[in-house]
Amino acid sequence: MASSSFPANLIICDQSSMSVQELVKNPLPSLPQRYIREDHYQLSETESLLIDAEAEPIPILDMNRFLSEQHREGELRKFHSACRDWGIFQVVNHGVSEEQLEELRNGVEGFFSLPLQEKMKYKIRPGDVEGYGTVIRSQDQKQDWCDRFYMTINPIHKRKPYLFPKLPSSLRTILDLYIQKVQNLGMTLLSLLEKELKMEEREMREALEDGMQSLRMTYYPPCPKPELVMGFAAHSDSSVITILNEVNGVSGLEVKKNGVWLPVNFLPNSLVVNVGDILEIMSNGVYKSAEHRVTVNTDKERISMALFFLAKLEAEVGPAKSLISPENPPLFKRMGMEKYLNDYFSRKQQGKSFLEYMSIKKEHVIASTM
Ligand SMILES: O=C(O)CCC(=O)C(=O)O
Ligand SMILES: [Fe+2]
Repeated sequence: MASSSFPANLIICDQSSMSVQELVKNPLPSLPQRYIREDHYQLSETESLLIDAEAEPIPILDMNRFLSEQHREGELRKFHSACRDWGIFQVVNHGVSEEQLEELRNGVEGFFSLPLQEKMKYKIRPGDVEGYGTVIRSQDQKQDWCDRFYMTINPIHKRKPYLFPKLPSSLRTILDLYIQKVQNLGMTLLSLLEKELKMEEREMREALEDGMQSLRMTYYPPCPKPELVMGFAAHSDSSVITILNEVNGVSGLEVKKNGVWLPVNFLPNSLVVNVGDILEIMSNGVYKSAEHRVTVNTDKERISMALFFLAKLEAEVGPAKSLISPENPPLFKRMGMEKYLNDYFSRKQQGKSFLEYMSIKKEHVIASTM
């Protein structure tokens, strides 16, 4: 997406408020207001709803099983129900080796431990959302307790010359390899889903092949009062799917299931896949995007990396045509990918509110009450 087409409401946080990592370097008598959630009491209440994730661990898919005659069918059924009932699952045997994950961890930790002036070389530029720093969508929006680096990675010609190509070379080399492997994993999962959904051959892959992909590295510093802040407020991703890596093995991700926040405990070296809003739309509501958030803790920093699979800029976001019939009318609006992203960035992110905006039912309700 061309940076010039981003909506004007986006505000880039200035240097003094862009790095939480810098903020926590000195003792904090109290937390700055911009991080304190008014709904923190509510958060503590929901916290009490947290049930032990061991009682209901998120589904685990083994990519090797898709290759085995004997296990393939069972694994496909598990995959289908994971996307329908959870919107999130873990993947093992995903193709990224332990050594590569370790190398990536070193590279990303190295990046976040660079002095601020070094990281500022990648800072978000006016009118854009890519780079190091924080973009908020309105002045009254509370900030998350994290530092981010976000960039487009695909198509290659959309990479900003001052971001990916200018990363420290050790990080760039391992990131390149990681991206290739995760791209393979993502496209394999999406082609399996296309079949599961009984979509027309290649309908999904055509919208996605060499489509937009972006990557976000997030650094969550420890917080003296973690109950007052959110590492990453509740949201669903605007993607088709997102592949998440808990880079330094520190937990904090939570997913909402049946109104209850559940901790997501990553198995060591696994990757977590999220269903994003576009997949909920494409599948006409068969699959559900995962509402998720990140909490922080008092003593451990957390680092994650998310790779977002979006559609091609020329593609349309809407329920797959092959799934729509008079008995199964479209539940969501249809729009070009570019407008979809623009509308997404123009609106406050609150849970799954963007998907509600995309929903046709809701529009009808509003129209009929006016
Ligand atoms: O840090 C995480 O585990 C989640 C990050 C996330 O939800 C995102 O980047 O959209
Ligand atoms: Fe997310």
